[in-house]
Amino acid sequence: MALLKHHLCAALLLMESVLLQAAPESSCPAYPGVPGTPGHNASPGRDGRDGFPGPKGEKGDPGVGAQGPPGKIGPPGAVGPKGDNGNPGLPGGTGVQSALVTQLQSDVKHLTDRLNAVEKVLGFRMIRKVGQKYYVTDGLKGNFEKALKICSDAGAKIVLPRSEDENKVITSMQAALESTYVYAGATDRQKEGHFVDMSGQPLTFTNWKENEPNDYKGAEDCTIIYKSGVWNDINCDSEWHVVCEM
Ligand SMILES: [Ca+2]
Ligand SMILES: [Ca+2]
Repeated sequence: MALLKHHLCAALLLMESVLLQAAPESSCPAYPGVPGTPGHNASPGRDGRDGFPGPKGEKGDPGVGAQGPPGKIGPPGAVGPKGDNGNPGLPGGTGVQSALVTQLQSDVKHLTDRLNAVEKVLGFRMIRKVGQKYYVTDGLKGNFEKALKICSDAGAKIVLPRSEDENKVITSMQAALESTYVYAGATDRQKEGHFVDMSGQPLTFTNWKENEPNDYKGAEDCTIIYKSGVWNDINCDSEWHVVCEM
């Protein structure tokens, strides 16, 4: 019954609406109509409560964008702690460097000695080079002791040929000096008949004349070289040319 009443009311309202649209110029006052009855169970319900949070979504793709400019240099950090002491260095004077220094010192000494010798050689009037030695003379004469001193004062030794070649150089110097005899550094003062050099060493080369050394009258302990190159023992007091070697 109520439903039918509702339908009727709706139809009435519809008709009223049609009439009003068909006669808009009507001056008739509008019929307010009849307020409808609230529908049964038609009013909106109350808002429900918020639901529970859903599950976490998947991670999104990385964004796309140009890299920004570098930032400013940050302030200096605080001073760090002092470092440990370094390892001890290698001892000086070892290894290749030391060997090189030693070699250089040896070379320098050799060259210095050589230079000093050459300077002394150049002070003599006559010079002959024999291998690594120099035979030198100023053409002076003297007995054996003086001959030793002349050579010693010059930083040299009295000459003593050690080979045939060296002996020939002496004779060539004698020819230039017009010398008959030259003293050689060999004596038998220590032991008669046993000639040795000035260091007491046995002679490694001799060129004695036949029947020499004969120690004539028991007074011949020194040695001379004749201009022909042969040797003879003779007294040590006669004065003959002095040739030194260095
Ligand atoms: Ca003798
Ligand atoms: Ca003799």
